[in-house]
Amino acid sequence: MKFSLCIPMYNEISIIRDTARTLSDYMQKNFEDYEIIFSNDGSRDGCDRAVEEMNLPCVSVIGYPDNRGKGYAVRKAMLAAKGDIVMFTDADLAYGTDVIKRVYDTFAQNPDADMVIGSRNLSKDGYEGYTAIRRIASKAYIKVLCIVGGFRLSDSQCGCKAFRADAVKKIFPKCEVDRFAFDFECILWAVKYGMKIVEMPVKIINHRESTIHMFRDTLKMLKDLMSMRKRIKKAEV
Ligand SMILES: Nc1nc2c(ncn2[C@@H]2O[C@H](COP(=O)(O)OP(=O)(O)OP(=O)(O)O)[C@@H](O)[C@H]2O)c(=O)[nH]1
Ligand SMILES: [Mg+2]
Repeated sequence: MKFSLCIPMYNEISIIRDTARTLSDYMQKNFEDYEIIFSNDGSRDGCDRAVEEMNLPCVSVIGYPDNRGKGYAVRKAMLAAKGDIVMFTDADLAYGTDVIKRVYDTFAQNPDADMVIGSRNLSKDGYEGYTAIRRIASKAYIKVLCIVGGFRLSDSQCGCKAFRADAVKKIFPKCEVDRFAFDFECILWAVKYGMKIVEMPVKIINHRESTIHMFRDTLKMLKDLMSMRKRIKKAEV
């Protein structure tokens, strides 16, 4: 069973060597057959070259010249991956490395699962280290997404998600959202295909300053979410 790990990166030079080394060591120790794909989202700081120059086994770097958004970078990597299980997580390893093995184990325990997704709402300490306002904002946003999307999940927005190869092949060629809400889009497709999604508790262990502006353009965001739902509802499967 091959495991593919996809890491989107945008101007991550300050951390990317540590991340690549940590992941390479972790994967060698825990998996017999794996690959790590760094997907460079038009970075200007040379973080792609930095990873390439390390020449780590089973590590590759893909990418393109312009910044297109995390959703686009993740999609590129998911479609290039050759694993039986394909996972993406953030370059700052916000959820730690343990989640990787836990994802694998969760698939093993749930043979009928198509997707395993991290959730910060399944354990008491999932939001540890968040300021109160960010915690409330994040939870409110997830509620809105569930209502608009018509699904019941405790956290659709976690940056740690994994798919079986078949699910990747069905979902990602259909995805069109490059920036915010690409998580939401891939869940809508999974629901449309009747896939089984299993949630797994995670907690952010590595906080860094947020680049997200939650309440900017809220109305536009809602409009976008609704039209996404409409598009996917109408689409043929
Ligand atoms: N911000 C940002 N990140 C990108 C982009 N493309 C790829 N990424 C990667 O996406 C991952 C998540 O980035 P973060 O900036 O931590 O965004 P986040 O985790 O959604 O939000 P925070 O709550 O601010 O941490 C990292 O691996 C980034 O390198 C992009 O265009 N912008
Ligand atoms: Mg982050």
